[in-house]
Amino acid sequence: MARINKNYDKLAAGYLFPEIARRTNAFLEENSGAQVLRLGIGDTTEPIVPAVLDGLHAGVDALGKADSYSGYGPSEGITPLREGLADLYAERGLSLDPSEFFVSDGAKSDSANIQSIFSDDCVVAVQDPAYPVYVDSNVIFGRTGQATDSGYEGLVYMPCTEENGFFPDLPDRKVDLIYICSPNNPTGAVATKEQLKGFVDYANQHKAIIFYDSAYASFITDPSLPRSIYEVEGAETCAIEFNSFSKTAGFTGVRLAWTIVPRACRTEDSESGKLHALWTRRQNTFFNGAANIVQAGGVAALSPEGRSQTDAQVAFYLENARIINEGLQSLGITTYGGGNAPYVWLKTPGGLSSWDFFDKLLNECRVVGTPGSGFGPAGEGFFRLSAFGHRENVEKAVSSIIEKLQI
Ligand code: PL4
Repeated sequence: MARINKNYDKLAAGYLFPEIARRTNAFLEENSGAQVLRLGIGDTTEPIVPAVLDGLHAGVDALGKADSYSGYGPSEGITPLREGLADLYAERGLSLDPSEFFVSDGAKSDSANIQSIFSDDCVVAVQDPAYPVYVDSNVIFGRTGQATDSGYEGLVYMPCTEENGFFPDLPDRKVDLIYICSPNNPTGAVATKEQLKGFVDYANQHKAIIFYDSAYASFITDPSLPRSIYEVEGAETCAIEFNSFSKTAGFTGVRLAWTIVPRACRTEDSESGKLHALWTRRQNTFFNGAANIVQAGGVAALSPEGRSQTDAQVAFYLENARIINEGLQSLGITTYGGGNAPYVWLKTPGGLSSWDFFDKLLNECRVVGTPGSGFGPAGEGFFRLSAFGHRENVEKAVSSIIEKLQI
């Protein structure tokens, strides 16, 4: 008799982003003709830059000729792309071998799938608030108990608050797997080297593994802030890093990402190289590689022209974040993030709950954002606005908030 995975029944609510879409659509049905300005989901809006588009076209054209046609490729990714990624890290003085880079179709899937190479009874710690995938995928994998008002039983929540600058204190007990995201979704906070060093030392001491999601690393403009956890001494033995072309190159729909599993990275019960071998095995079994056309686009994104054009696009989104911050602050609203991240994290005025502020912003200003509580218990009373919009829409949204929000 087939049986379902009952862990799905533990999930406390629908996945956050479809829930926002559902509520927005319900609003539009009730208010026919209304137009909403979407600063909710962190989805890119600007067209792919010319150098990267050329790379994608070249990838397509190669498929049209017998001598350059390619079918299945290595599931870990094509060599030029892995080498290009290793070169990117080498620029920051990091010595990672191309074979330690695993190309994939998304940091989302990798940050969930990575769990399959670790024991079921590992204790998981997450920043609170956090990108919902970390928690929900651990629920589905069976690493938590039931949902309660303060989160899932068995999961260690590491609160990120105004008091600690939205970077958590070290876990107060022994944990095995630790999710850290920097620049952070949703708070926009960026971890310093010193802050990461604390976690790296903890992980090496307790033989824990850090899953470091740096999907927004290209938004870091402050040169003193680390773009990779491997900039911290000791990280290679305890950290697995995820990154993505989604937000840097406008590939949210195209799909291309990478995960770094250094050979030196190890657990208490395994030698160096074992985690690398297990992830290779996992990917070889479950994944047939990212699309060859898309990987050609990725190689182009790493070229000097690609880099300079995508950097300009990242700067464009950061300017959106500045505009959002400036507008909200002119109303006296407390905001965080935005400087080195594409998200502005605001404290809801009047102590409103995150979802009440969602309704208020939608009803009064026709602006869609993301309730902080959707990212975890410590997100309650906060709200996230995404800077990934067309300039005109961002400006309209900010003007609407300034003119119509009743606070
Ligand atoms: C909506 C910290 C966005 N439907 O595109 P990927 O898979 O390479 O990367 C996804 C990702 C990975 N890590 C972090 C992220 O914030 C994201 C994307 N998050 C958001 O608004 O929070 C898009 C969400 C999408 C989803 O469910 O991921």
